[in-house]
Amino acid sequence: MTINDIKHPKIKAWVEEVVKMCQPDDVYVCDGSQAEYDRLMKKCVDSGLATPLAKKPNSFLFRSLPSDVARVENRTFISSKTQDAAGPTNNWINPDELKATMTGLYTGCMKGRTMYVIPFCMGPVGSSISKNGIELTDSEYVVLNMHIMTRVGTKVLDVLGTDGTFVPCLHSVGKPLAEGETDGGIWPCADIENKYISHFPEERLIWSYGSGYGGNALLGKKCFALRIASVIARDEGWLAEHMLILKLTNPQGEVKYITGAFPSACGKTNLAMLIPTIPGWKVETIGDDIAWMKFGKDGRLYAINPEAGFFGVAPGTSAESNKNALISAEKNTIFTNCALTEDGDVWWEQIGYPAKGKLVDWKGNTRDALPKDTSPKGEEFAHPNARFTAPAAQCPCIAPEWENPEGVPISAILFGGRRPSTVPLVHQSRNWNHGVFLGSIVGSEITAASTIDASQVGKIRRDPFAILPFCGYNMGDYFSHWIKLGAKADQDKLPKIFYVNWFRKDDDNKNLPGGFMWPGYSDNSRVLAWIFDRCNGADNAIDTPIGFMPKEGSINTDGLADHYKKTLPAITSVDKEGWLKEVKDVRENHYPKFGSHLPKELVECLDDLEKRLNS
Ligand code: GTP
Ligand code: SPV
Ligand code: MN
Repeated sequence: MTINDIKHPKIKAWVEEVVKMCQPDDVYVCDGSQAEYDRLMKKCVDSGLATPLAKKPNSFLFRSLPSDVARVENRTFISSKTQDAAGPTNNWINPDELKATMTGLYTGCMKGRTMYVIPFCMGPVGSSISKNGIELTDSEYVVLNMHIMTRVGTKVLDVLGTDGTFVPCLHSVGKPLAEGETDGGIWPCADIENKYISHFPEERLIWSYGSGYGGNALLGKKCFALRIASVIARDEGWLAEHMLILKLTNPQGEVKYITGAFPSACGKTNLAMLIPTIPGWKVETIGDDIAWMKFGKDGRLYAINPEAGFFGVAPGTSAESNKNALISAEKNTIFTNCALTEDGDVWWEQIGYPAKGKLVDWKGNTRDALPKDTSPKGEEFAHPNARFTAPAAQCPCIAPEWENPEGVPISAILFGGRRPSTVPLVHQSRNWNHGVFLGSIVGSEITAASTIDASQVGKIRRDPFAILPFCGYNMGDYFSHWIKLGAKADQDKLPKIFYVNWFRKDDDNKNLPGGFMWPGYSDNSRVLAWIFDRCNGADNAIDTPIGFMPKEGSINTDGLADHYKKTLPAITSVDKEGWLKEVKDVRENHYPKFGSHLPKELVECLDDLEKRLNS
């Protein structure tokens, strides 16, 4: 298809304008077909960017440059008209200034390349809850990933007709080619100071330049479905969240749907695909990263997964930790920055078995595999933020209703993060506002998914609602939005809110792998079961200063290893000293950032928590 086949005058005009600015050699409008995917993948293989994997049908490995391995939060901008609208936690540049700078960079930036027009839909095509976008990109890798992560093609242009609403998403790797020059098999991107991941919330517009990786480049994901969608959601009265969605069935066959917000690389994909260790329980997947939630006519909160694939963290994924993810990525999958084995398979740290012979690491160096499945920090064979891009439909535990345009009714919302101390295994909020309070104080160790600076990894930072890097407006106003929606709703129909922590540590206890006091993964089903029963009003909790916590014996420990039975009391009790420190830190360092935008309800919750801890 060519530009002239586009029947939507606004799209056509915008595409023509971008062509003038970026000056690609060709323009190609994507139809979303398998033939198109195969053709573009062949182009990547022929140019040396992709390696076909002999061991995995129709699957390919890409290696990025070491400077382009994750999102770049310090190069991500919310360019609203005023800095106050972007708030204290977002980078801001005046939109006129940012557009001038980026126009300079965009001018001629696609020389020597094809510009692809990707019509895509977030959510099932044609659903009233779905939203359309058009991404213009000069990266074949982006087109291929968008094919898996979103619904792409002519069908989206058909739905848009001549005047449908779309979010314009402009992307360039920022590496024009001179006459006759090629990438020579090297991942194209720009230097860090020229990378810009920019959002213009009032215009619902995205401009991304200089990176080809993940959330920087697949603009339907974090840029659209979270940063821009959060602004649309605020204006329209719904929620766009960095949350997994799972379906939990108890041994009696009763079903509940649960969403969970955990910061990047903190366990959403794993929880969404969990295989329970406790008999009779079942988890199925609706989504692993993003939830759009709206109130239904019945007053309940319904969630859809706007994505069509998983862009999952590879390291740590094993048959033991997440078998369903491994099966999802057995075929038709794109791997990025994983290691390559001699027999044409991928390998990564904690895949569950040591590699044999030689490995090509994520930097392209051939090295002898280690006899054990452990690599010293900094010498990993796969980058810690190596990813697989796999179609959601290939997940063995995908719920049949995962594409239901109505969404699924949510009973519980979880917040969590990597907290080595203080925060217990699970506690429940007293009410909606207290739940919003818990979401607002979420903190976590920084992971390799959120920074390209390895020295930052492991430091604790507040990441309210796990959406700190993905909120398109003032986080203080975001808290108010949650409070307002709760106040308007029928209180009995609101989801219950829980704070979980799989990551408490005791590094001195040699029995504990990784020092973790809780086994995590499949054993998290024990906590999900407690939450399920809580939602049914079970008498399984005690009232504590921080909220409702499991009554002794109410967490199923059948089959749990003895050393975890021993650590359980410590992680299911209130660490009063730790929480008092937490209160002080929130009061002195966290909440003051939001100034007059901080809702008073949250300060009341903080005061109440302090009072209860001291009484
Ligand atoms: P994003 O895609 O970046 O948003 O990440 P995510 O939240 O989906 O995280 P994911 O499930 O991919 O997990 C990231 C890392 O955390 C992997 O290396 C997992 O092995 C590890 N992990 C997940 N769940 C648990 C758990 O319950 N306990 C422990 N100790 N580690 C976990
Ligand atoms: C995250 O960092 O939360 C991700 C990966 O899900 S990315 O798409 O790169 O943002
Ligand atoms: Mn994520």
